[in-house]
Amino acid sequence: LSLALGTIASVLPKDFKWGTATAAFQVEGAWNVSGRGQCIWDYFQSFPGRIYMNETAHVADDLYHRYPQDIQIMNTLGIPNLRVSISWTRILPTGDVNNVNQAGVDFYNQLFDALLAAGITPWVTLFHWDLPQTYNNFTNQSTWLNPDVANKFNDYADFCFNTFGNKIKHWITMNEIQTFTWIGYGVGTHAPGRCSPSWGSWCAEIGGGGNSSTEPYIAAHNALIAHALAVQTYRNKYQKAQGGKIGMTISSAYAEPWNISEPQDHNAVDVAVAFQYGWFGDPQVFGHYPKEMTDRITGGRLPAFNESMSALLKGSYDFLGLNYYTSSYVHYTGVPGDNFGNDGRFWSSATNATGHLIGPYADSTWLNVYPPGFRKILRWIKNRYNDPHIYVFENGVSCPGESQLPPALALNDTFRMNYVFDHIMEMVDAVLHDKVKVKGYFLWSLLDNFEWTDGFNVRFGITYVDYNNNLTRTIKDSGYMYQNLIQSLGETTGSSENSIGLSERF
Ligand code: PNW
Repeated sequence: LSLALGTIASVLPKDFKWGTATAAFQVEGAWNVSGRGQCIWDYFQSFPGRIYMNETAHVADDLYHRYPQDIQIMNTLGIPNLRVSISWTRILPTGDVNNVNQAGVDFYNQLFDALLAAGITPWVTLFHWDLPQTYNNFTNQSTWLNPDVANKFNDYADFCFNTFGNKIKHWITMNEIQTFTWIGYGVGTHAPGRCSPSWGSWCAEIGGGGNSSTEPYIAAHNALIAHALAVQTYRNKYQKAQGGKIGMTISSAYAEPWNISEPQDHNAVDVAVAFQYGWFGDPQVFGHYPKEMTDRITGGRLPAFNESMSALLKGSYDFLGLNYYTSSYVHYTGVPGDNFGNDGRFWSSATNATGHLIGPYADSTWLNVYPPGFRKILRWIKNRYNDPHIYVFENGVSCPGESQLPPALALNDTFRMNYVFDHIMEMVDAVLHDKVKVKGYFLWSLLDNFEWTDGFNVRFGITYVDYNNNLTRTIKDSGYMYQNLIQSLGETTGSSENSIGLSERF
């Protein structure tokens, strides 16, 4: 194996970026410390029944106070890049740039300085779902349904480029628009908690109502416009002087036909991926939504970009981002697309027509392990978008039953080790055989953290956080495996000693 890794190392680009990823709301805590304003997740999580055991992210991993220790973990493992997000309301408590919280700005300056001093490059996501609560007025013109929020986001992005751009050279405007719009405005189980009455009674109580068949598309449309405006701002005012790069990251499952001998099910695969990656990839590359979507989303429910916005979106990326976790089987139904969930005229399932499971379940209900889907989605992106530079900004897994284990046993996370290793090998195949230009890989996540509706009950970390014992951090076996992989495959070419270390583990 060590020999194989040595060969593989020469396949990846010399400047390949290895990292881990985090998000502000999930790790920082310090929710009401030093002038931080409230975001829609602070509000959402205060409703009983919305989060597992009614847990909150008030403290989370307390990274706000403990980041020096977490940087130490990165250093111990030799991980050279960290993806973090900025909490909009920590620096702009009401969202508005005329109301700056200097303590929040100071925090991020200290965090970035400490990372850089440790030789770790910070990559920054501007929006990882924690929208200012001031933009939530519980109407159909609220939050991302309001086109003006795109302008507010652009102002916030401008402020961040101006304030941190001398230190930050990689910007990610948005994390997974599909996830926060589909679940936040369709299913209603993420903030701001909007959905049709038939989807959940809580949506009237929390979000003020909703319409699951229209609002995800409207919210996503405005978020795409926000992205385009922010990229324009960066390019016009900062990029030349600061020399950084900007893009977005998109979550997408891959798909396989439910019935292998049914041509319509093969076609449904392409439609399913176009409805996920294509929803946000096509506007950035081509300036409009995928034909697969415009053909199927009937009744004027999918907004269209006007000419100037289309022109602004087209080419609004220096790289394309991918968050890949899982895949499913898809089956063509032919049901006309006028109900939420039927727009693609397919349904998806973890099992196929013969009852075969696509891959083992993780600890998250939506996550089945399917490494081949990783190579296939990378190839799909390369082919559809004319061979762009791609960064994998998230890939990772929750281990079945992990939260029920005593800490000492949870550290032996073989399930995660296999997941990470298998996925990295699929990525290497995509680079070696399919010539996909993958430029970096960020493992989700550095730490166990607040896993949204699952609270602390689902763990994605390569570092264990003991929520019953002062948030003590302990590196899991997967962390040491990742250390060995990076040393063998990574920027610092692995010594034979490191490679032997890895082969001993397998
Ligand atoms: C991501 N899917 O969300 C988020 O970016 C993270 O904040 C989160 O902690 C992580 O995944 C683990 O859940 C996703 O259905 C949610 O394919 C759903 C999917 C993918 C990513």
